[in-house]
Amino acid sequence: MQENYQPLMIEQEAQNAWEQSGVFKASESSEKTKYYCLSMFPYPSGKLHMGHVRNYTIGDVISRYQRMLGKNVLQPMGWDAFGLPAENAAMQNNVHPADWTYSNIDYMRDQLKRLGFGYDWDREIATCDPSYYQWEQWFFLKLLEKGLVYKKTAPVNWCPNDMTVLANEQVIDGCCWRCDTKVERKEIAQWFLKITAYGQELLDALETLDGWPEQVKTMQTNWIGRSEGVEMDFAVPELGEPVRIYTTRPDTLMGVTYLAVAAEHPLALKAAETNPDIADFINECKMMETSEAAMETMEKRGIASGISALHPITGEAVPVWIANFVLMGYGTGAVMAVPAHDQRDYEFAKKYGIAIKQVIFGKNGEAADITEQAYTIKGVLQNSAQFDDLTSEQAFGKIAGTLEQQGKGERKVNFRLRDWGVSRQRYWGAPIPVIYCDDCGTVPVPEQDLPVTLPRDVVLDGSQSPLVAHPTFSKTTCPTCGKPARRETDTFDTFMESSWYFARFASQPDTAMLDANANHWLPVDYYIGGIEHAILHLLYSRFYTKLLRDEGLITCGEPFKKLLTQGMVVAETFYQLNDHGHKQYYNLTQVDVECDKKGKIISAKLKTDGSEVTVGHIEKMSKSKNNGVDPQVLIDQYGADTVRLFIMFAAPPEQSLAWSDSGVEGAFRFLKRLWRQVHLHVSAGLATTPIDKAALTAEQRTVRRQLHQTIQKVSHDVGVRTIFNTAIAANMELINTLSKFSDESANGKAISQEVLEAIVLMLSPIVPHICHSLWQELGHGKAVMSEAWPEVDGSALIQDELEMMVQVNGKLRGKIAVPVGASNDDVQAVVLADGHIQHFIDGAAIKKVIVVPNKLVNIVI
Ligand code: OVK
Repeated sequence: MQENYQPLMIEQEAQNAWEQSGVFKASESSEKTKYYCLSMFPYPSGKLHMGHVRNYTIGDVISRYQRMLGKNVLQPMGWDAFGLPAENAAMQNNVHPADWTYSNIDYMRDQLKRLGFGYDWDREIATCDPSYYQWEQWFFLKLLEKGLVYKKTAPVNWCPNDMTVLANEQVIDGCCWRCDTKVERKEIAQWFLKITAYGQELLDALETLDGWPEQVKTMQTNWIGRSEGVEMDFAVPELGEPVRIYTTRPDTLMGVTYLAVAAEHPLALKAAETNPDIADFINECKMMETSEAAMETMEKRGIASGISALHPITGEAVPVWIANFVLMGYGTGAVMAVPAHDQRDYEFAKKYGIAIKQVIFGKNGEAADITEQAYTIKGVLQNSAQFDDLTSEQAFGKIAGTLEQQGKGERKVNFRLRDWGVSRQRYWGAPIPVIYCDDCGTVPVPEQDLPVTLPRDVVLDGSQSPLVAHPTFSKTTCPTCGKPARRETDTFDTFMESSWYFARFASQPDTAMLDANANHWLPVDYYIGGIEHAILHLLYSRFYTKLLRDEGLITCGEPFKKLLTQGMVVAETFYQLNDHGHKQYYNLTQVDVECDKKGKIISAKLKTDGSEVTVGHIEKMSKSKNNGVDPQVLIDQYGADTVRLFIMFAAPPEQSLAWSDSGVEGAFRFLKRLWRQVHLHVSAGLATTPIDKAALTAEQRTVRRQLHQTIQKVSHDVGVRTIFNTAIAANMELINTLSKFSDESANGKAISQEVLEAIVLMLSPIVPHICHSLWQELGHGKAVMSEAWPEVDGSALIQDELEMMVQVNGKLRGKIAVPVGASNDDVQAVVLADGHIQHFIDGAAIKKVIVVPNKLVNIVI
């Protein structure tokens, strides 16, 4: 055995052995129980980020642990390969998006292999490959047939200078990222998937997801946003058409003092015909961002339309305002405003001097103070004519009933969830497989003509979509009538690819989207990924699973049984002000730091020239700030196992992980120590006899007890809690104990061997390479990764002796082992007979012996 730990050599050896034996290839014909462990597949953005390393290490540890429990494990990997970054890179570096993507994939695949992740590479997928996206196109057409897909106009961000649609991330402070022109809102026809048809099921089924974090389920529940309310009409005699609104608080109806409608609402357009100020305001609204975040924080503004609506109960005239915070795409594009009982309505009414009428009072009829803010909780109605003295709950039914009777409204369940717009006016995506014919309308591409492949010869210059500009792509003939026709030039949102990749990993027939193997593996048993996907990706995947089920392609209705959302990797950052007064960031690989005794950084100097830099606060590792620690540098320096160990030791998976160079050093030192400990043991000769349990000394029993307590704890931490840092710590303590255990007897050696073997087995999911070597050095022919997880020897846990402290006249003089359950008299006898203690008594008269059971004996002399 090599005396020193040489990570680079042993890691290569272990990886070769895994590759040659093909152990990670998952087969459907195994007798064992299946276990499908999946980490969210990466965008091939260039190289691995530390966040990726964390994600994939967690997944790999779980996979390897489950394998040791005897499961038939599937752990695949692939590439979420379409998307905007490839187009951006193409423009910046003058390289084709496809070339950029595939070369990134090659580089990142090597990095993943270098980290020793046990993937079944035979199942690798790149979503930009036509063999993948053709099935997405095929499935889209199935949904079109079923009426689950439709086209309608929806707003996009439009740059009038570049004449192009911008993705949300290309809009910076309301302006185009390339030319800084003010971005406009433009309505264009786009494709939608009817996720709202599954709103109720998506909500109900959350209750069955026992293995999901509550936080994620709450986020999904809020996103779906089911509410019960009333939809009602406010007549507008001037227009002949009523304004329809929806409210979840019909109990406040008698407090309505105005209506607010969207800028695109027909009433607003009507008002604009005769009033140029209104027309201007509407135009301003068109320039606004409509993201939720923007809506939440923007200044709420409006203009009176000059038109009145009639209150459905009282018949009184209510002014209608046009407001920037009401959107046409949401609900009916109009809301009833009750400033006394809704904060946003309140602020708007105060700003524009609109009346505020209080109708909800406290449970005992007391008026709430609304001089500063709205009173938004439920209560008892007053100022509400025939509904006075009803509680909010009673009033809900009464008012709804009255409106229903009069044909002015009805109870309605509403969802906040909107249909999923899947059209993108971009090049690097899967083409949407439809054709437009002047005579036949919208015609699906016939199945035999799929895939509609993306042409390679495009010009990417940032102005208009390259597919629109392409000389031949959009020119085709109508499949129905044969006349010249146009192809759709929009491509799919990349969430389309990631909504079903987990199923394609499980089953990849050449001639179908999925086959029976999908049912063998699905649902995914453990899914690991970032919290940033808590809402959209997870919701779309759940929706897609139900679509696939209803199409008869799979049988399960939920894709992910258990979900782990990993925390962020954050870095201590450092900066210097550069010549332009901007902060130039550095990370821990670029500066030398000096710490005080508590480990707090007191100064930082650049490694290159020793100049002082300022210590920043902890922040997310980010490429733009150049404060990310490059995993490759660490792998080259320490090996993959050190990186894996550090990542798993530094924090529980769901918490954020603060980067620390000393932590990495510590992980490396521990592995060297583990190597040395096995080397010592092996050099002295491996154990040749099994443990003789009947002949153990007290010390031997103590060591074995700690060992089996550790196995018990680690099994619980890894298998039940999915927390690894405590499991690693327990193994570190065990090594400490072993380093102090220098028992060369046959039983002593056998126990050392037992302890080392268990440590190697328990650490092998986390640091698989070193454990692969050490297992061989410990005399095994079979690879450690194919061994079973160690079992607890219940008999070793039984404690037959315990240690008590012994004091003489209150001074601690020693410790002594006594049988568990011994009587006070027996304890006293053992203590007084002990030679070491007798030395302190030194023949003096014993006045009293006090025994505190299981703890302490005090001899008063
Ligand atoms: N392809 C999608 C994706 O998120 C997943 C699909 C299933 C939708 C984790 C950073 C980082 C920070 C600053 C600059 C650059 C990068 C993510 C995912 C998984 C894949 C960590 C990634 N910090 N990147 N692809 N990460 N942390 O490549 O949470 O972005 O679970 O890795 O991430 S991804």
